[in-house]
Parts: sequence; C-alpha cells; structure tokens
Amino acid sequence: MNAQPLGNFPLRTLTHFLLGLVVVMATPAFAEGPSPSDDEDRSGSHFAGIPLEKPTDRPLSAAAARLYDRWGPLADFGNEFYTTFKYSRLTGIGKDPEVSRRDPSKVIRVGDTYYVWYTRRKTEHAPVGLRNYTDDTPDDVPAWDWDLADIYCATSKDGFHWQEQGVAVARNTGGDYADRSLSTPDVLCVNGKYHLYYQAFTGRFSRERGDRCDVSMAWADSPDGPWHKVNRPIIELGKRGAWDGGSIHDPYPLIYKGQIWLYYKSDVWLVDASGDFLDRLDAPNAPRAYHRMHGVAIADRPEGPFVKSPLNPIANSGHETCLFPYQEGIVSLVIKDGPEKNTVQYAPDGLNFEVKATVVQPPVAGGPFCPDAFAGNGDGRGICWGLSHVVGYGPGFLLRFDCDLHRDIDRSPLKQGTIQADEAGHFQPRTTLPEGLRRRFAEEAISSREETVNIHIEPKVDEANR
Ligand code: AAL
Repeated sequence: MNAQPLGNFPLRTLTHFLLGLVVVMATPAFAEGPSPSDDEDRSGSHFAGIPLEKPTDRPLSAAAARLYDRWGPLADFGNEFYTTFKYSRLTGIGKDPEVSRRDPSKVIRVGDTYYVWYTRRKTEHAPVGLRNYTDDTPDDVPAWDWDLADIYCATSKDGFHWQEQGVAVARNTGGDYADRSLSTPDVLCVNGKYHLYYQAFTGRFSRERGDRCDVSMAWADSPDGPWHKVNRPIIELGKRGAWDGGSIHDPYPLIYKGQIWLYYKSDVWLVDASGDFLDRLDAPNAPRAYHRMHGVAIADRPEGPFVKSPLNPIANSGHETCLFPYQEGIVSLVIKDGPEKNTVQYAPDGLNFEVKATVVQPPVAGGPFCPDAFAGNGDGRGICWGLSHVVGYGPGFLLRFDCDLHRDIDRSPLKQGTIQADEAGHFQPRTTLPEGLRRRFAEEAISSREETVNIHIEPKVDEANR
C-alpha cells in the first residue's frame, strides 16, 4: 500500500504510485508493454484528460466531480483503501470432506509462531438445515455447519502450512451452559493474557431460537492454553425490538483508545408493531426478512462489563466482522450483506465509518494477521494477509487471503484492476439460473407483448448551427 495522508488527495504518492505501476506492468498481463524505467521524472503525470487538480474552467459531470471530491484523480491506483484479494490453499487446515473448519479468528504471532483459532465440527451426519430440524432429530445430528462444534487452534511458521494443535475450548457436557456448540472465535491479547471470545449455544435447536446464542469468553496465560471458561454471557443481547435484539455474532475485539472495543454483528429482523419477529417480507416467495449490521461495545476489562455505543449500529451492512487499526482510526471490511456490501470503510474515531473503496470477492469471515490489533497507539499500520473461509458447499474450510492494505508493505501489483469471473465462476451453483426460473423466464419471453420502441425524433439543432 502507498502510505498517504488521509483526508485530502495525496499528490505525494505520484512517484510512489508510478513506481508501483512499474511493478504492476512487470506482471505477466503487462509483460509485452513498454516498461518505463524507475528514474524517469514522472512528476505532473496524470491520466489523459483528467488533470491532477479539479478543473474550474469548465463544467464537470457529477461523476467527474466525484472523482476529485471523493476518490482522487488516480482512482484505484491512488486509493490506499483499494485492494484486490488473492487466495491460496492451506495445508493442515484446508479442505477436508470429513471436517468443517470455519470462521477463523485474527492471526497472531507469538515468538516465531503464527496462531489461529476457528470453529471445528466433525460429525458423522451432515447438517440437516434448520428448516428440517425437528424435535425428533437425534442429538448427534447438526442443524448447520457451526452446530456441535468446538474451538480449535492451529499454528504455522509461514502462514501457508498449518498444524492443527487440537481443541482449545470445548463445549460443556449435556445439560450445562454452552453444551451444544461453540463457534466463531476471536482473540484478544492484553495484560500478558490471551482471551478468546466466541458464540456459545446452550440446548437443542429450534426454529424459534434460530441462530441466537450468547457471546462468552475463555482466557489463558499462553496461546497454547490451558483455557479457562467464564461460562456466562459477556455481552447482553439487545432488548426486544432493538436492532441487536435478534442476535449478537462474530465478536471481534481490538484495543483502541485505551479500552477493549468488541465489534459484533447482529441479524436485524423485520418486526411487527409489537416487536415480534416476522419471518418473511409481505410478498409471495419473499426471502427471510432480516438485514445485517454491526455494533461495538466497550469495556475496561476482558470480562466486561461491556457498554454498547449509543451510536450503534455503526455499520448498516456487512456479515462477519473484520476490522483493524489504521492510522488514528479503524478500517472495516464490510462484506456480503446490505447496501454497502463489499466495501472497505474507515472511521477516524472507530465509530463513524465512511465507504473508501468498493472491492470484489473480499475474504469471507476474514481473520487478518494484524500485529498491532492490540497496540492501541493510534497509529495502525494495516494488514496484508490473513485467513478466511469458504462455506455453503459442504463442510466449511479455511484458506489464506493476501491484499494491499498495509502502510509499510508495498504490494501495488494487488492494486491492479479487479477480477472477472471465468466460466466456472458464472456457472457456479449460486449464479446459475435455477431450472424453475429458467422455464418461467422463457415463458415470459415468449408471451411478452413488449416490442422495442422505435420513435421518430425531429432535429432540435438548426442545421445552420451545426
Ligand atoms: C457466520 C457468522 C456467525 C453465524 C454463523 C456462524 O457467518 O456470522 O458464525 O452465527 O455464520
């Protein structure tokens, strides 16, 4: 990433940008083009027709004005918050038909070892889905991928090859608190101790309870454990009718401004006038009626009490949480759900986030390697890799992502363009038109009476003035 001042557009980056462009042009896609040498004077360079300063001598379209007011005339190349994402398979905790691994924590490094924690499920039966889960479903049959799971730990020396170390925090036994499943952990290192926050499910599933669970915590003196469970909720579910009354998921702790900031996600349900959840929008075949948003709760101690920000929700979109300190503020990768899905956002105060870049195929449930996640020094350096997951196609599995969101590490080749899905990408299960809809749309096309309009227009400009 090019280190740039926030707020105003960074002209200082031109040289840096152009050096980055040289690197980009050296990548295979550019191998045949001329490659400018590093020492050529590039000052004053700009994209053709787009001067570096906002023109005042002519009208600008709304889009052209936005280029200056919001993005900067170097667009993606000059935007420190823009990145593409590249993915790699992992050994040790990668794809496995027998085991689901998902929702990785941040990656931390202790000595020369990288650590990650994640949800791990190994069950004889595949998940049946909440809709098919009844009172008769046997106890050893999971409702979904993160049911009947425990929190596991893996370590690595290089971030690609991992060794599963075994269970870190196990669910309790039948009848006790958190006896059903533990999932979606994230880690906090503070005062020489390690803390894992995670989702804790108690008792059997039901359609009414859905994905509601507690967020609980365990602590240890070493990342290798042993872990001591507090065995109680660490943050309260919102009151009936509140935006976070439906669930609290994806707890994600950072140290910020001398306190523990626990970001989280909630499924925000459609409710009726009395605050009761409605399952669907009021239309035939409408999808389940919930939206997703993020909030934050702040505490002085890892065990709480956590006080929710009065500004919650602080993100109007997003699914799993993935945030990191950046300069004096916090960056959030907002993915998957909501009107601001697939954006990189920045809040100079950790609370008031603005969209800074739109990205394609961001890591799902990303857990970045972020050594300064708990430094709390108001000078966040950013991230350039981490682990994420692929779920929804059999057991979940972990993979690695790389990106260009670090102030000190130049990965400008990752600022180049975006991906375009190939044939397999277009015809993957979720983007192939289902047979039923295909028949319906074909019928619509055949029976349609709509013909393309072809009107006659009178010339408005006088021939003489042409
Ligand atoms: C994930 C996360 C939470 C949910 C489930 C497991 O994507 O948002 O962890 O509860 O799905």
